[in-house]
Amino acid sequence: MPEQPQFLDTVANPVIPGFHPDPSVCRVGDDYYVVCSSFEYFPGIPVFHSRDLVHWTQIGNALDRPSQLRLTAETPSSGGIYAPTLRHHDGRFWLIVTHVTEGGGNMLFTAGDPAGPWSDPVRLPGVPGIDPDLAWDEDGTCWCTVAGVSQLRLDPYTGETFGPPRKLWSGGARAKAPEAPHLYRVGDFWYLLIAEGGTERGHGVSIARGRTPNGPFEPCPANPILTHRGTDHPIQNTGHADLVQGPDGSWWMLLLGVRPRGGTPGWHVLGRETFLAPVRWVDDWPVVGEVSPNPPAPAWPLVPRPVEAVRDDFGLAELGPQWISLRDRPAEHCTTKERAGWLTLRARGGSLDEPDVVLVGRRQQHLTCEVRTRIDPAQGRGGLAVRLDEEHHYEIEVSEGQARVLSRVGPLRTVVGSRPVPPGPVVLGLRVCDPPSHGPRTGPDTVVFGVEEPDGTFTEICALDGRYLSTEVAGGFTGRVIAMYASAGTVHFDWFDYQPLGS
Ligand code: 6LW
Repeated sequence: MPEQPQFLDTVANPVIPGFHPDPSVCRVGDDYYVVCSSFEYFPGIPVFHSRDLVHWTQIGNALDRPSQLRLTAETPSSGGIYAPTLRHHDGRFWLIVTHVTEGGGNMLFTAGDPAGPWSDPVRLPGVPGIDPDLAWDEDGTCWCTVAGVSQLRLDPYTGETFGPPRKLWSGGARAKAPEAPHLYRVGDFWYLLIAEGGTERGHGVSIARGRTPNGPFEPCPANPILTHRGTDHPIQNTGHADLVQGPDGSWWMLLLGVRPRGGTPGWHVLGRETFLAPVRWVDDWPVVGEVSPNPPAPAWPLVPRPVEAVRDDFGLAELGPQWISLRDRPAEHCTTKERAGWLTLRARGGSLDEPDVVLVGRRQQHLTCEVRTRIDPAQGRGGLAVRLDEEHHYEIEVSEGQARVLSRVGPLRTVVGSRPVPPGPVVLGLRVCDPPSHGPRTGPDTVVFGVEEPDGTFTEICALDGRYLSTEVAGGFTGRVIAMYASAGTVHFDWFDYQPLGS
């Protein structure tokens, strides 16, 4: 068992909270950039910027137009966009990613500025599988390494591949799912970093090294160099990592992890989040979780991230990059231009059970939070939802003078409470709180729904156990998204307010 990276416990982690898995990082000068997977959501591939690896600001989404990304009703939840790799080479940013659904495959994009615009895709029909990595050797040859783990040569400008993929390494003797490869030149060696054990509780990170980018590779004797499997660490499923060197020579790992809560078996509801850990090199192998004494690691990673409340008054023509929709976002179904200062959503299918429901949401990023929105249902029907996928969501919706709370868990759809509301705009609210008790069968949290009275007081309609909106119940690769939606006609939202509660 490797040493426990206590660093992950620090107040700074997770550095990118909420459903932001499979981080890939690169640095140019003093600037770091991270990209993450986005699955069935559009726009796809959030792009973050930081100067210190702790405080990250989303600067865009790499795939923000249909010519780059088409997600249809055929793309299931947790299908779509998996595990990008971000690199900087030859003065440009390169992004390689898999669209796992039929007709997708591996694709490569480039940009001068990671905030965008990113190019249209170069399709890579010769690159099989998932989790593609890009690395260039000294003579400029580009190597693409994929889960499995195998490798082929690639012309990144044309997408042409040369020869069949060659098997490089399959990780530890009995570990499943050798995936998420990243290849780096550090000193005299080429390092092949992978995840193994699957993205659940058995997840871990292993590494091998060789004298060329094509191997042969010698596994690190200390593998897995990072795992929390079988521990009682509050951060679990740690794996799918990428390495980056700071301008001061220090080394860091970005990785995914989850925060299960409640009794047994523990439920995580925010999806897989991005964590940061320091790396020290000993005998030409990376050791994760220790702050390097030489050069000394700066003190900044221990500074907590500010807890920021977010309110959007929908006063801008374009939505900010944190807002995501399901599969696509055509202007005729979602606009801030129709009614000044309001977000207008025009329903297309029906309820949140449908793959084409019109919604605009943001990731739940805090274990406890309060969300309110002022909705004018006009002649339509819509509301505020906590969504994990089509079969796992809770929502409060309003139409014809009634606010109703609905629950969909697996095949069961229930109206769990209702209350009359006056005509015109109404403030709908939800609160994600700690569970009321602690015991072996306690859930991770409680989701409370209600409406705000004209005097500002909150009237609760019902409180629901949050476990049913967790990955351990629903399955898949995503996390909770809190969304405004339209299920019939046209509805308008005046503002949306997301307030973290200190848990
Ligand atoms: C991704 C794989 C993984 O392709 O989960 O945790 C998959 N690792 O590398 C989807 O995010």
